[in-house]
Amino acid sequence: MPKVALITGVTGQDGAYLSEFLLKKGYIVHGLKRRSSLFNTDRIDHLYQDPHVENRNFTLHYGDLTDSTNLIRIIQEVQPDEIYNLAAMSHVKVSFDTPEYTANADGIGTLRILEAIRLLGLTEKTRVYQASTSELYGLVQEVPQSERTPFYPRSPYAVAKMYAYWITVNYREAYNMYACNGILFNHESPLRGETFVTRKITRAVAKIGLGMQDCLYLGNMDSKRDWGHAKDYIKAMWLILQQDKPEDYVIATGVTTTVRDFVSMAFSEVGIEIEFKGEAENEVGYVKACNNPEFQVEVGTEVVKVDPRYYRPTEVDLLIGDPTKSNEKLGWKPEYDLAGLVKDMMESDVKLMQKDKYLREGGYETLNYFE
Ligand code: NDP
Ligand code: GDR
Repeated sequence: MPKVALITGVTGQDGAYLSEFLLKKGYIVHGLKRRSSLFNTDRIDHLYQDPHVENRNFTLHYGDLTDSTNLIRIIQEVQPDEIYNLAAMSHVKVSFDTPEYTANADGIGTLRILEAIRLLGLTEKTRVYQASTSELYGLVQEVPQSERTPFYPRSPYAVAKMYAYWITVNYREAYNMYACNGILFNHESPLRGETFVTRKITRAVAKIGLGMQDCLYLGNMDSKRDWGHAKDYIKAMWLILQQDKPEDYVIATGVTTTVRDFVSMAFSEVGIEIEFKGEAENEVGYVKACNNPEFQVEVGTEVVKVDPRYYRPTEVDLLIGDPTKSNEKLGWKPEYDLAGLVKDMMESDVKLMQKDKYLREGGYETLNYFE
């Protein structure tokens, strides 16, 4: 019998890669998606199967982590062997604007899933993966951060995820459930949401190169992150649920880089060398050389500036993970390094922007419905 998985957050970056991965492994995959006024399934449209097709292996259900009855009904209907709880309001900065909603979806949402499994008598059947995060470490206590490093969350998002982390541990201990936390450090890809810093950078670099944007505005460029590729990280999620014993794991590369260096790498990937001058809010990045005949960016142009609106009330300055446990126990090792990740994202965004430019120049800009 094929295994059955339920993925919450199926329309997100990780949900899309994980769906692909599990379908290739022969799973029957169910996904929880939110109702929205516009289509929100871009990342998984290639997996869509017409509801009239018999024996579908990929099915979407409307739902929301803030609605217990809905979760209970779907879990009862699907009877999953594995639940990957990836749904969340996942933007750290936005969580300062929507703290109560974030607590509800990211914190209590996890409880709703665990409790549904218990109420439905599925504690022995259903294994649960909880999408925990390196944001739990927050204010630096020690580096590199491992499964034993104390938490000190620094945002409403991280505080909500801390509740989710501990309720997962508690249900494992109290009810003997196979429930685990993957403490994943930042992972990115061409499918990354456009407002996270890496994707904001790769999109802007492509646009600047093609003459579609003048300048990239960023917040704190001193911040350091341990960035990996989402394609590698979703494999770890699956491995975490295939062990003899349920445990929590750090998933990271062990290498950390500043936002500033990520910017330089992205520009350099398309043949543009940039240099930074000035400090704090007055720092600017300007073009030192342009070695790409397709990208006519003048030497000396200021292409990166700081805008304090992107600063956070409390920042996480430095994340660097220690993946020893996942390397040794899960046999997990990432295939992509940072250079490979930047290359993948830049190639994809250049193609995307070239298409956009072509459509614009051909007169196929967005239609104006309001004339
Ligand atoms: P995304 O923001 O790309 O995806 C989040 C998903 O959750 C989307 O499908 C979104 O739906 C859905 N969602 C949001 N709120 C609700 C809700 N109330 N009910 C149901 N679904 C909801 O995140 P990622 O794929 O990058 O991350 C996946 C998970 O891993 C998240 O929980 C995130 O917090 C966590 N994480 C991510 C890391 C990363 O670096 N990417 C690192 C560590 C943890 P919609 O498409 O409609 O918005
Ligand atoms: P993060 O990712 O907060 O680490 O959370 P994000 O890419 O948003 O920020 C990384 C760092 O870059 C700095 N930064 C900016 N960030 C954004 N978004 N926009 C900017 O203009 C900008 N300028 C500088 C930030 O201050 C920060 O230090 C991500 C999410 O995926 C979470 O859901 C996940 O849990 C963690 O990664 C691990």
